[in-house]
Amino acid sequence: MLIMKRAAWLLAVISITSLLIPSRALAQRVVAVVDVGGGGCVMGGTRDGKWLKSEEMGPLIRGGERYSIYDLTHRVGVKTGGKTEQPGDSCSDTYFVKDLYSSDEPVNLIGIGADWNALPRVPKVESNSSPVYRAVVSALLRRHGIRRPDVKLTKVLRVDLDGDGKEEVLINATRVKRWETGSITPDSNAGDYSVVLVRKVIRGKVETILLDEEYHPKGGRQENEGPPNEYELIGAFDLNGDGRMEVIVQGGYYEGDWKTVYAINGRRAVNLFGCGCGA
Ligand SMILES: [Ca+2]
Ligand SMILES: [Ca+2]
Repeated sequence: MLIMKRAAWLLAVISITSLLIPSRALAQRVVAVVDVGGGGCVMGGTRDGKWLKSEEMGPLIRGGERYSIYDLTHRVGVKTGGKTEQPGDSCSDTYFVKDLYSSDEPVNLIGIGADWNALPRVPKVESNSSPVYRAVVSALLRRHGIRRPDVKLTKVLRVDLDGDGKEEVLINATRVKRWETGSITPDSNAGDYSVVLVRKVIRGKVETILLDEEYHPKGGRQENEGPPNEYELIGAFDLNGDGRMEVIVQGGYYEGDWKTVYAINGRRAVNLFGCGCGA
């Protein structure tokens, strides 16, 4: 009888405990990363800290999630996102969160469905005329066949991405052919290029890590290679709350654009996820 009572008591304890401790499914923390400026495009995110690609993240968004909204250097606000929609056609695999984007806001806003500080170290915007960084890009362009490079730095950021106390330098340089509207044409001029790279000290030596790169030493319509792309460094944010900052780059060509998230692991840039669509 005593054993029976103890068993009943134990069962009661187990059932109460199971009520108090959420099941694994409930305990999972799903955090979306959204390109707010890109119309609310779901780039990807994390589940229990593990990276999820856009197509894995999209179906997990229910609507009503709270997003911290960031620009390059600030958390600019908090917004509640709606459900997702898939517009179809050229964007059939792409999810968009409703109610996050409004056309009167600046374009480069990133939404993170979490409240950790995604800017643990705030990037410093450096001068685009620094001779040191111009020399870095000039040498890179020469190595890719552009003999007399017309170096145009478009953004230089200094930030300690990995939190080891040493700052990395993120460099964006672009020269492309544009329409009068400013958008890129389907062909290129000789010597055009677009690059995003990270300069990082590894074991006392400065290394160059390329995130996106494109060189057109000859120019013309690149029938074999497709139309030229341009790349824009958007910023660096801690997208999974581990204290290390990932880097976001926007790519574009004459019929569309997309954003890509990179983790810098040692000497490598790892493409984690992204989203976008074009014709
Ligand atoms: Ca560092
Ligand atoms: Ca991180």
